Amino acid sequence: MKFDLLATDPGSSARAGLLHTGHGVIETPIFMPVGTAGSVKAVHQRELEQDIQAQIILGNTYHLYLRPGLGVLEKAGGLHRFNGWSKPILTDSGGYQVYSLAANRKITPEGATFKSHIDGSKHHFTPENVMDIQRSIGADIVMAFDECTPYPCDYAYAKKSLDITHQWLKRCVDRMQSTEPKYGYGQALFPIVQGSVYKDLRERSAEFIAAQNQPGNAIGGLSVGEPHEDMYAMTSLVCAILPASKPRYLMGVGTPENILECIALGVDMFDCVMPTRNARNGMLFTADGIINIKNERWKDDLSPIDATLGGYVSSFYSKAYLRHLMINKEILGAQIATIHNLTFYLWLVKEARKKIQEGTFAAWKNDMVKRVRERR
Ligand code: PRF
Repeated sequence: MKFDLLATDPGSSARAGLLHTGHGVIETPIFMPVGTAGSVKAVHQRELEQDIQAQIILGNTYHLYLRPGLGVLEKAGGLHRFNGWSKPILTDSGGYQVYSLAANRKITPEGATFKSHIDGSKHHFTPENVMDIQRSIGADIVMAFDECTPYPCDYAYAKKSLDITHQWLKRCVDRMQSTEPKYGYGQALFPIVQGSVYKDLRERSAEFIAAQNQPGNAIGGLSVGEPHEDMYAMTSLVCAILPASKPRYLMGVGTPENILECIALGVDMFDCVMPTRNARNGMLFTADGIINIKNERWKDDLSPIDATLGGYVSSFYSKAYLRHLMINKEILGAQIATIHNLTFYLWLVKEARKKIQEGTFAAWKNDMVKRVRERR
């Protein structure tokens, strides 16, 4: 996997780049829609590609392993063939889902034992089998198996957990090196920095992760309830240590404001369930702020959802019609709201990229942050 750094903003640490994968090139900074079980909820693949212009989507090892299971995925020839998405896919390792979803989970230096949220059956994840599962899924980008520490988290626990995450990482690297891709294209491992909100742990982790010399690096354990200042401080600290020549992925972040601020700190890749999950409850992100489309206020507002973006769905449908659909719990409401929110997120990172290439990102970002966080 090759990463071309094309431009760095003079007024911040923002970067524009190209990430080459076996399923095409990704323009960074990029937002990756979340498709936990191999589907971005309420959006089909042609809409993802043509309307939203997504360049890469996420899947989850934990969910895909439990259902449909590796037998089906291998028989299909990998997740791309199974779900019909021919652009890049990144899979999260399950290191997050095991802790947030699975019941009776138990972490030992060997791995994690957990009970399925589907049927209560017992399973065991290790760095080795999590790499093997991601080989079977056929993700272009494979995430290391880590422990995402909760917030708050005392120093002693964060330190002990970090040591385990680092030991696990060495085993992930070894396993990836001693196994081959199953479907004829390369798979890149991204290690994950942890360390909670402790400066010395984060520094140590970023140095350890950088030393593994993998094709890209990720920052985990943030956006788990800590104050925004801590998230920004940790991201800034870690970005300064991770190599500039490789993409940096901030996991599970965030609001449009968070994304703009973290692009300014040097992050290249983001994912978050917010645009998809919140769409289904009527929360819309627009270039002029955040709105609850179910609000009475939009009852007879026949203006487009957001004409700024230039996307079909956001320009074609009115706020009043979308409100009507959401109030009536029509399935189409969830579809339109989701496509709109994802179109907005992809528009936002594309605009950011243009500004970085023009060298005007910093000033634009400060204005844009004020606009997108407005609640109307
Ligand atoms: N680790 C993994 N996945 C994640 C996270 C993490 O720390 C986060 C934290 N926001 C989201 N998704 N493996």
